[in-house]
Amino acid sequence: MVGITAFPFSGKSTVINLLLKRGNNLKSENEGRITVPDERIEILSKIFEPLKKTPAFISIKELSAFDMRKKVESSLINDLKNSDVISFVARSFDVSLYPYIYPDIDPKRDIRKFLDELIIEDIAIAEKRIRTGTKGLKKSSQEEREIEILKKVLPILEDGKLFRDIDLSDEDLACLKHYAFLTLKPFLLLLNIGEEDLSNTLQIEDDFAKYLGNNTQVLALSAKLEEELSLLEIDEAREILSSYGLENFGLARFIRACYDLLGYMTFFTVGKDEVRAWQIRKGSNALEAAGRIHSDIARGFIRAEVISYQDFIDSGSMNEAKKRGLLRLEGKEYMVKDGDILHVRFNI
Ligand SMILES: Nc1nc2c(ncn2[C@@H]2O[C@H](COP(=O)(O)OP(=O)(O)OP(=O)(O)O)[C@@H](O)[C@H]2O)c(=O)[nH]1
Ligand SMILES: [Mg+2]
Repeated sequence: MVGITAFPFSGKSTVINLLLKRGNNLKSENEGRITVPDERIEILSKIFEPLKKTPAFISIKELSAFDMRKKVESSLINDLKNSDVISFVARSFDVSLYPYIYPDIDPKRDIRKFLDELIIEDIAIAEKRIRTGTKGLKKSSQEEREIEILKKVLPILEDGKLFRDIDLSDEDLACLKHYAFLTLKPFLLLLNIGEEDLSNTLQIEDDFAKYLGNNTQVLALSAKLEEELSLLEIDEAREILSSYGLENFGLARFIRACYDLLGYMTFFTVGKDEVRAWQIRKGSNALEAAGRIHSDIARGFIRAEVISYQDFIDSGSMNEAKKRGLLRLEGKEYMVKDGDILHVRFNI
């Protein structure tokens, strides 16, 4: 889930409306699934004519505003802990008609203030763990290792450094994985810029990307303009967008940024009942892909029949693909590739 927050009056609700616009699956007013457009699933559906077509999706949730003027609600902190990606809408548009919580507009200041608050939360988690961990009781070597790492990290956090910018080995990071440290999570900045800045979108994104560094993505957009464009015919809207030198709407760029941050790729399952796109982390093997479909399928895994999307399309049918020897039988350790079509043979 991508959790989206912002300081008050930043245009967060306007951005959420854009992302959850028509056609997307709304769970509630401020939570929903964004369908990931993929022409491959359309083409596969034309071939298999399934009863059901299920594209991949990204879940997003509008969290409450992060209001620095009061104590930040613990429910908001919890929502952030439950997010796979933390997204922050920063106000960069300057319109005197809409007041802001600060007298001036300074998105870098706001991002820094927000991240500082997240660091404070992380410090609290680390301190608590060190405190309870050093009390009595015999500890497992795993616990000792965790506390050792946290003791090393704590003073660096206290210096104002983000967790993701601290140099830790992969083993150390794996050790801390279950803590949900906020500044270790992927971060997506949604910079809500004014129309006058739109033609500089790429330079602005570049500048903020340098500012943010590791494991982050930046998307600059004008929520207000895109809201207006959403009322127009698609061709006309595209034309206006391209007059600013932009090719894609915020929604498409948002999906790409999330895929990048989460390290996702897509594999497919096909058949008469359902053609479906599944997202999975890059570097996953066939067993993990099977588990993504159903835990029973992973448990009873025997073999996976695999063909790449392109090989299948070039062959025209599964039978022809078999004749050409393009349909392979793979074991659990097979590294799944983007676009693979999988059929898992299993036994339960
Ligand atoms: N000019 C301009 N105005 C915007 C833009 N985005 C939002 N607004 C306006 O700013 C005001 C606040 O927008 P919202 O989307 O309600 O902001 P919010 O962050 O959800 O605000 P709260 O829920 O009150 O914290 C509205 O009047 C919007 O029309 C923008 O990109 N440009
Ligand atoms: Mg709002």
